[in-house]
Amino acid sequence: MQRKLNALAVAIGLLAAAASVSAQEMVVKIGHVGPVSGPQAHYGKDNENGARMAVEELNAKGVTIGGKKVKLELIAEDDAADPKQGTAAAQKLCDAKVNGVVGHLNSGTTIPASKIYNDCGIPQVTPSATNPKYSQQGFKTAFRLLANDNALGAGLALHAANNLKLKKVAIIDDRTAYGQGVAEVFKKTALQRGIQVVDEQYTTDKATDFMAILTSIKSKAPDGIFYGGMDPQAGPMLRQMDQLGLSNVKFFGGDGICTAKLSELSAGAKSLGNVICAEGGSSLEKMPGGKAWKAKYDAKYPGQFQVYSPYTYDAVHVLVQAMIDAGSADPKVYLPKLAAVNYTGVTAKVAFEADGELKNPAMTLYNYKDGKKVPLN
Ligand code: ABU
Repeated sequence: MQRKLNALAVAIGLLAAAASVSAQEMVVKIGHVGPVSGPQAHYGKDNENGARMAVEELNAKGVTIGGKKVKLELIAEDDAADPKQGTAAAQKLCDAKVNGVVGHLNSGTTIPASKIYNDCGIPQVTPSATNPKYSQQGFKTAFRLLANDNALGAGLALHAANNLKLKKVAIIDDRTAYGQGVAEVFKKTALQRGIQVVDEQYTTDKATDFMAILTSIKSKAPDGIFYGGMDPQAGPMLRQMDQLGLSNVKFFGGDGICTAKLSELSAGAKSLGNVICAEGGSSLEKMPGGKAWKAKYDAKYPGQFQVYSPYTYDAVHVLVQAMIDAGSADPKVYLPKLAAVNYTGVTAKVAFEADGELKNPAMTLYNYKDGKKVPLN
């Protein structure tokens, strides 16, 4: 009996010791925001998966900041790609006193949210929002992990002019911060390169019927169409181009259409073979850790990869690296280390310009061969 009581006392002692170790663990909260509901949920889930994977791996490996063992917690919010829900999510993360934010996914949510994070003093790293205005507001808390739309829009227009020798293009955008912005850059560069813009049409990020605007465009006989927007619109647009006999017209778009899902959403449209899209980073094959990382991601989240999850993964690592460098997870203390970070991630060597843009970002053009997205460079 005495032996049993002694063993019980030892077990209780061990449990108490373990509890006291975990009581000393510091919790560091990383916010993530993207659309995990609505038509863009596949992008948001992919982004959230990348951030969660980084948090889980870091916790499994063990992180120490300023001599204290840290447990990372991901606080994931849904903004449904809606600017109002984006600012509400940002305020919620400020109120929860998160230590850093990965997000948001869309430029239309990221830009208004960035003011809230700046007012709260919370560092924000966007893995996917590409409108240049994000970094032009003078917010010291705003960082971006990929090339912006000045590079994407111009790169596509230069490809259309120099390599494809196109003469006439039509432009459509979805009137979001991203769609409108990238379309404006494409137009400006195309005109500078002698391409005629024969029609400009507008839609929304909720629309699925483009027959009227495509019919107008068809009457102007362009040899290329640029679409500023996301894949829930680009997919049906490609199907409707087929229906209108536009399946020999080149179709350009930025990273917003450059997804694995575009193939599924275009449902066998011949026009998918005419798509040329641009992403603000290297292809997975050329990223420092891209191929091995993608194999790990696919094993954990089969069939969910879209575009930006390697960037959300890196965004978590970059925030944590800055905290380690500063010996503190206090945003005021680690923010200067984030601005000066030098970190080799899965996607690239990460270091920031003074305005929060990534130094020396890559850009890759893609097309689709037999329904699969393939890099052109
Ligand atoms: N970069 C395209 C998708 C996200 C955005 O900028 O709205």
